[in-house]
Amino acid sequence: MKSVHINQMGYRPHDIKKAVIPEKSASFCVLRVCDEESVYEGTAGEGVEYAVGGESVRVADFSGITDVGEYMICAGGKRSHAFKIGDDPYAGLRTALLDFFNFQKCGVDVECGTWSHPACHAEPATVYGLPIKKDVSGGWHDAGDYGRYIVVAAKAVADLLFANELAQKRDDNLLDTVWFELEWMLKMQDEKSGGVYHKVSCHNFNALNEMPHHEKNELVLSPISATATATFAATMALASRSFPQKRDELLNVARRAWAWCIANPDAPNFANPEGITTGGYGDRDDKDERFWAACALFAATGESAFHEFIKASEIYTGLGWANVGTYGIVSYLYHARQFSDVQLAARMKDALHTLCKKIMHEYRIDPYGISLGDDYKWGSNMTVANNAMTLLLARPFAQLSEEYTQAAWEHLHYLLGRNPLSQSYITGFGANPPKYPHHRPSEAVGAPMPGMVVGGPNKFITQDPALKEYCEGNPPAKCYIDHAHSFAGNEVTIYWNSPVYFMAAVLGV
Ligand code: G3I
Ligand code: 9MR
Ligand code: ZN
Repeated sequence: MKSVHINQMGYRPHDIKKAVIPEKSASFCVLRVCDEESVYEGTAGEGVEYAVGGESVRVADFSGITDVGEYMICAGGKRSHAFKIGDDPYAGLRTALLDFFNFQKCGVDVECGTWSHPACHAEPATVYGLPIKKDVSGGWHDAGDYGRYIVVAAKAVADLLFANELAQKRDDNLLDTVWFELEWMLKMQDEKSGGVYHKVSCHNFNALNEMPHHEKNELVLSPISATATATFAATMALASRSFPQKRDELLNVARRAWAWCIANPDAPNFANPEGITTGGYGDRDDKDERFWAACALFAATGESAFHEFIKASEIYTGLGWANVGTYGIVSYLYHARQFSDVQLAARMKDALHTLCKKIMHEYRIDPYGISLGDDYKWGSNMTVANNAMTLLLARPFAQLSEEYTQAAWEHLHYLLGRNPLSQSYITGFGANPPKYPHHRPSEAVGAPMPGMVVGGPNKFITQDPALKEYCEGNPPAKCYIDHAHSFAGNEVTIYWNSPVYFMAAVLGV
């Protein structure tokens, strides 16, 4: 295994460039690959004891190398993977991150090279416990499994739409890509009550090597939940800005979902009903989802009823699937400006600032330039990307906006290999990407589909059989194994790709 770590895709000529090397070597050199000539010799920073990686390391800054070429870092007789310095070292990455959403399409023929397949899961689903069927075809498969779940769809859509609004250059196909998911979400709303079904899936997960069109078991709509209904309302209100020609329809369904939320203030938290064992996405608290919905609806309409709700609410934060408050804050601060309450806006900025302060504190003391501390849990790579996204969203209200941008870059370098395992966490990219993601089409074909962000290190190693077998005794940042059975570390999801796509779009990758 490598012990000299870099972003395996490389760096642009004028970027800050840092490698992480073992502590025992105080000096390092930069080798040019074509002739193995050393083009730079430098002294690394102070040694740092890095408990979460179970190692002592130094940071080696080689930003001075600006000539285009292919290089390796060497230190103490060890070499990094080869990487590029060039104007477009990340070519193809952003497109692949977005293409993933089209490859995850359900209910239609999917053209995707060796992973292509005919339409799947197109038959109507049974409403749980009732002799009723409903058409809910379409949308994206959530992950390595074929369930389709509303709360995470909302996160993925929001990340992509915010990315589109803030991108240095927009992707032409982004809105078409997102619309496919929105059309499915629209079908998940109950016409009568305005409530939204939590998810659609079979009763149980199918075999790991089964292609989508081979899963033929009965599809079931799990009950309506408050988190699904509120995040649906928020997403539709947000989308009404991106799809002006559909504005009335989207706002209308958002209002109906909101009315359901108001009529059901004490709706129980979602838990899988008896007989359903697929992903639960249960949540202890639906208050932050309601907060986001009110903020998004207020930003879209300017109506005082939504404003009053927000004023009476606590301010919530988070960009995860269970904590979504930051989406609300950003909706309010970016898009409700002409109606907004200055004091409330100031409180929201404070909440954002507190979050960023913590992220920046962890970032500054971490040799790998990320902000997890020791918070390596299921989907840790999402937390890495969400933290970068939080900083990028906070820039207009921050004094340190340039440092925030740099911190976001360092988070991207981590995901592309500058980490204790020298592991790129994106399939198909970098010298050492995941080859065995927990992703059914990849297992069925026997090759990893490219452009997928895997969950990443998870110190709770009893959560899957492969982590348990291979990562016993590892420090948190090294609790990762590139094994198809590792669903708690090596699965992929739409909502892990989406914040990384956000980073790529906003950083201009
Ligand atoms: O945050 C807590 C931490 O405080 C606690 O100490 C620790 C130990 O119990 O757990 C941490 O929470 C974990 C949580 O993820 C963090 O987000 C839970 O243990 C862990 O069970 C939970 O895992 C979720 C997993 O489903 C199981 O429910 C993942 O977040 C979630 O991404 C994942 O989602 C699955 C879907 O169900 C099905 N489709 C694939 C998808 C990805 O694996
Ligand atoms: O494939 C499933 C994955 O999408 C889930 O995240 C994970 C946890 O809920 O479960 C996976 O399915 C496994 C199941 O839980 C246990 N038997 C093996 C399944 C993988 O083939
Ligand atoms: Zn399908």
